[in-house]
Amino acid sequence: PKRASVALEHGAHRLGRRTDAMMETWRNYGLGQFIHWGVYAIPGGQWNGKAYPGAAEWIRAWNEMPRDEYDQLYKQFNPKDFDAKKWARQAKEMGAKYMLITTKHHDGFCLWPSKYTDYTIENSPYKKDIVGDLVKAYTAEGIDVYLYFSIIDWNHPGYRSKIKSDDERPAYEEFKQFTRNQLVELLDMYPETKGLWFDGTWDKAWVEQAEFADELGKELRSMIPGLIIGSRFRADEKGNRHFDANGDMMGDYEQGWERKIPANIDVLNGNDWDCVMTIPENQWGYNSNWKGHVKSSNELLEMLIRCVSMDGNFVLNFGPDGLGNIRPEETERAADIGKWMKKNGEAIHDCGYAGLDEQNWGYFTKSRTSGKTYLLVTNVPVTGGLTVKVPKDKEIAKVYPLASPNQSLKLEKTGKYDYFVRLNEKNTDSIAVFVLEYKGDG
Ligand code: JFZ
Repeated sequence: PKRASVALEHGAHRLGRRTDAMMETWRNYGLGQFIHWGVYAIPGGQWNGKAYPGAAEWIRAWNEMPRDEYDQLYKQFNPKDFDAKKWARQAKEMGAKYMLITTKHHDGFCLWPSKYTDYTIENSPYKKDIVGDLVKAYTAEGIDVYLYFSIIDWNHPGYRSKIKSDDERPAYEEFKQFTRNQLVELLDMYPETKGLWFDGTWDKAWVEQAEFADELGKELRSMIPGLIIGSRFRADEKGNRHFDANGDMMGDYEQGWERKIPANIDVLNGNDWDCVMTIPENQWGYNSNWKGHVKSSNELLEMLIRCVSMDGNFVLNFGPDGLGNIRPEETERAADIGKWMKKNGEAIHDCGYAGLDEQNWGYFTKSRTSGKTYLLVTNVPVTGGLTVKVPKDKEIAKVYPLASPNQSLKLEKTGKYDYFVRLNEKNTDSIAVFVLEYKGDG
């Protein structure tokens, strides 16, 4: 492959995908759970009877929200209903294989008892270590835990988005050390951590820290072998984010797919990626009043399938309330997804791109372990059948419902590489999955 040739010390340190076992585990998750939880769950997007028009976890940035009042909210944070095991069981039932928890969002409030600031859970009435409980409960359910960490920290005196003059440098240096100390502390305290999901890294002040961030990344990676860090952590020394001056991705997977899904696999250039998705519009933290379009379980399932069909992971966000309850709308979707996953999860977990031309009835996935190809039908055609175009060296042996291997569908050839796979009956209330086997396989 041709490569631009900007000499960089802090650009990508690897070309192409990671091939180690930990990264293969990551690639095979398919479905993950994101949890945004912090003191912003108390106002829940509302203040003094007014609704904040932005994302609930950003409410501190609103003119209507007096900052000193927000900064006192932790004194009321007492989620007496919080039960880490209950959340972990629900995630497991949904079919999630990994979980991301906001250890610290932009407001700076720490869900773990950090010794580097007083603004932590330890000084709330709740006191107990929420990150620790979640790490334990999810790990016990066999769900891998990843720590979300915001570089933006509105609570730290040294933090700023821009360094306006040299006078500000000492304060920012202190903030950098604080950031490093907290990250080292997190990996020390929770060695089960599989990776870090960074956020709030777009500020000019942070973008200018290419060398510091690169060194810090190396230090963190040395603490946990196989640690996974996405492309939203550090910039190169020319200020490029995600992709360095040569166009090479920095980090282990592309982390820019935020509430959006690539149009096709080609735009990904072979990189690993995850899509993080909210159920309502742009709301990550708890908002007591969801407005606008709220995605249905089937919409979310289709998104999950689309991501996996293009070799990505789909991470669904939950925003628990101030008492520690997962809201009914989220519980309902988790249950619906779980019900479908229980029957069809074989077409999601350990699966990725199938190498077939997309068809308008739905999506293909392919198991990286068994090599089986799956047809996931999201739009049942009025024609009564599914069109399939196979690669030139392939011939279909049979296609059958995932649940009924003995009920092969009728195959009709319509071209040298084209088939019409006749469906027996219409299935419109859930996404049907079929298995395709090629001649000469298995
Ligand atoms: C960030 C946060 O500001 C937000 O509160 C939430 O935590 C989300 C997961 O991450 O928001 C972003 C960050 C990046 C993009 C969009 C929203 N982006 O790259 O398009």
